[in-house]
Amino acid sequence: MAGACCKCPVSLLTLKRSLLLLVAPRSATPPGPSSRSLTVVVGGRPGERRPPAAVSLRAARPTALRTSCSYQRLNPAALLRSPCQDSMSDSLRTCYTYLNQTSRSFAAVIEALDGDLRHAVCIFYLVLRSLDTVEDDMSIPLEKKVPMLKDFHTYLYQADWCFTQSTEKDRQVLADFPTISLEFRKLGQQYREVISDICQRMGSGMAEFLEKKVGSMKEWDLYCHYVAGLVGIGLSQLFSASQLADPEVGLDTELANSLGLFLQKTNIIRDYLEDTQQGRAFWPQEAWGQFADRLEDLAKPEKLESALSCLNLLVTDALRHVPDVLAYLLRLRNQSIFNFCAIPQVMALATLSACYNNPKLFRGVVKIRKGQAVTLMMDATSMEAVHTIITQYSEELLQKVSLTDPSRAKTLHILGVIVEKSAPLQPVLQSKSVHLSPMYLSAAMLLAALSWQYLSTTVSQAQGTADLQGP
Ligand code: D9A
Repeated sequence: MAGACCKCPVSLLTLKRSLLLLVAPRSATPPGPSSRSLTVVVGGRPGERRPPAAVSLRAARPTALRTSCSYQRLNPAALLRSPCQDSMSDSLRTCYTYLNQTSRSFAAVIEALDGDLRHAVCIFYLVLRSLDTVEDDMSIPLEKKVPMLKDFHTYLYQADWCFTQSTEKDRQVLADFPTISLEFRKLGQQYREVISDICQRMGSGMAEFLEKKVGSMKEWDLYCHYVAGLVGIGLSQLFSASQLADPEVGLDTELANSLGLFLQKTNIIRDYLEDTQQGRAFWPQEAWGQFADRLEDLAKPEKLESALSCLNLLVTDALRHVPDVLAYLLRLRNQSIFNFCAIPQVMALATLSACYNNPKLFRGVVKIRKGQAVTLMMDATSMEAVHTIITQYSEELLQKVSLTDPSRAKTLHILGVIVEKSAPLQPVLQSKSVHLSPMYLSAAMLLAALSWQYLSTTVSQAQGTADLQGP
C-alpha cells in the first residue's frame, strides 16, 4: 500500500475535521437526484471514553440499497443513538480511536457498516495500516524488513508481538499491535481467515517489490494488486462472509481487484512530486521512459509537455478500471456497504479529473475542493447518483483532452465506454416514458460526440498511415 494508506491529503484532513462539526445538508451539485437525507458526524462527549462516531442515518440497521425513488427520511431519533459502542471492550474502543486518528472521514463510513462487519473491517484496516507502516519505514534495514513482511500474518496470532522502533507517523499501531491482534482473535473464524490470508499474500508481494522498481505497465498492475487489489478482494470476501453481500461479490476477484487498482493508481499519479522528492518511484518506467531519461526530470519546467503526456497516459490507464467499478457497485444490495465502497471510488475519479493534464501536479499538490469532497460523500449513496457523478466527471475530463495529446484516441475511447456504461439502465419509468430525462439525453449526445471524435481520429490516423505508405 505504499503510500496510499499513509497518504492522507491535507485537504481531506481538514475536511475530516470540519465534518466532525458538520450537520451537512446534501448540496445541490453535482446534479443528481435530490434527497433529504443527512449524514451527521458527532464527536464523543467530554469525559466520555468513546471515540467520535459517525452516525449515518441511513445505516443504523441493515438496509437494502435505496433507489432514486425510495430515499430514506431523516429520523431525528437516530441522532441520539451511538451505533455500536455501548458494549465495547476497552481494547476495541482503542482500535476505533486508532482508526479515527488515521482517517476520520473514512472511519465514518467504516463505523456506519452494519452488524459485525463493522468491527471486522475496522480491524482489517488497522492490520493493513500496520503492514503498510512496516513497508514504508525506511529506517528498517532490508534484511530485517523482508522477513517481517513475510511473517506479518503470523503476528496476528502472537499475543505479545509489537514493534516499537518505527519512525513512521503511524508507528503507534505497531507499538500497540497487541491491542489490535487481541481484537483480531476475537473476530469470527470466517473473518480471521480472510484477513490472515490477505496479509500473507500482501506481505510477500511487498517483499518482492522492495528490491525492484515498477517497470512495465503489467508490473504496475501487479504492484497495485499486492498493495490495493488484495484489499478489495479481502473486503469483498468479508462482505460475503457477513452475508450482507451475495457470495458472488466475494468470488469475483477480478472486479474486486479493479476497485483497489483504481484507488491506488490515482494515489500514485497524484503523489508524483511527494514520492519523487522522497526518493520513491511508483510511476511505471514503461510510461515515463517514453518521455524522459529519469522520472524526476518530468518536474523540470522545460519538460512540461512530456510530463503532461506521461500523466495523461497514466490517467487513461487508470480509467480502464472504471467499468469494473460500476459492475461491482451494481452487485451491492446493502446500503452501508454501498456507501463504503462508492465514496472512495467517486473521490478517486474526482481526483483523477483534477490531475488530468494539470501542470500543477509537477509543482505541488493537486487537491479536490473541500466542498466538492463533501458533496461527493453525501451524494454517492445510490447507483443512479454514482452514474450521474461519473458522467459528470467524464464530461469534465472530455473537455480537457487536448488535440495534440498522444493518448487522445485512447482517452476518448475509454471515456466513451464509461459514459455508455453510466447511462441509466432503465432511464425512465414506464409511466414517464414519453419524457426522456435531460440527463439521459445529455449522456446520449455525449456518447454520439465521443464516437464521432474517436472515429474521426482513427480515420485520420489510418489516412496518415496510408499517406506515408504512398501510392
Ligand atoms: C481501503 Cl479496509 C483502503 N484504501 C483506501 C480507502 O478505500 C479502500 C485501505 C484499507 C481498506 C479499504 C476501500 C474502500 C472500500 C472498498 C474497497 C476499498 O474495496 C472493495 O479498497 C480497495 O484508499 C487504501 C488502498 C487504496 C491501498 C486499498 C479510501 C481511503 N481514503 C483516504 C483518502 C486518500 O486519498 O487516501 O482511505 C481517506 O479517506 O483518508
